[in-house]
Amino acid sequence: MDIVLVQGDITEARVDAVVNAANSSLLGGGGVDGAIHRKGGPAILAACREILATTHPEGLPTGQAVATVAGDLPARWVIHTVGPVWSASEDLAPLLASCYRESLRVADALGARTVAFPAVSAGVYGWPMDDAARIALTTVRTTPSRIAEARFVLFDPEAHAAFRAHLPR
Ligand code: AR6
Repeated sequence: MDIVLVQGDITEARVDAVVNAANSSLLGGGGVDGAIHRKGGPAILAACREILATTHPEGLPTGQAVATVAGDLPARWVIHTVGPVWSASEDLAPLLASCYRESLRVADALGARTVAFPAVSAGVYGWPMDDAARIALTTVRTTPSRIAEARFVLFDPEAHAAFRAHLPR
């Protein structure tokens, strides 16, 4: 699997699937989630409501992932995952790693070959960027899948630099 880092807006990524840093309600929010729903349009929200009405009536648990259509985005699918809220007292790294592993599993099941990831939990959920980057890259590198390209789309230069620092040269 090729691992690619770019700085930019994940809603513009021309990939098979984009990963959304959602919350368990799947009904939208700020950050990446807000941007994906705004640009993708109502088809994504309708698909999320369907998931809530059927397979996940209590919401999507932290660390899990589900796929929907991508509406007006260039991607074919959105994979919604719920990162943990950063905690200084509890080690929630396994849950953050699970977001990446489960997203790759869902992407594989869809037949996606290229997947774009944001820095899950590193915004509103407060995870320190350097640690979020380490967990993201370690997990994606060590998870077996048929994905050809995992692209990390980082919003600002600081996030991009943090990921770059954890990429083996
Ligand atoms: N493209 C790429 N990265 C982005 C974009 C974008 N368009 N917009 C923001 N980021 P966050 P979280 C970066 O807050 O921490 C929402 O309200 C951002 O700078 O989107 O997992 C949900 O509904 C940061 O580095 O996700 C949840 O309630 C990273 O993406 C909650 O926020 C993740 O920031 C989830 O919080």
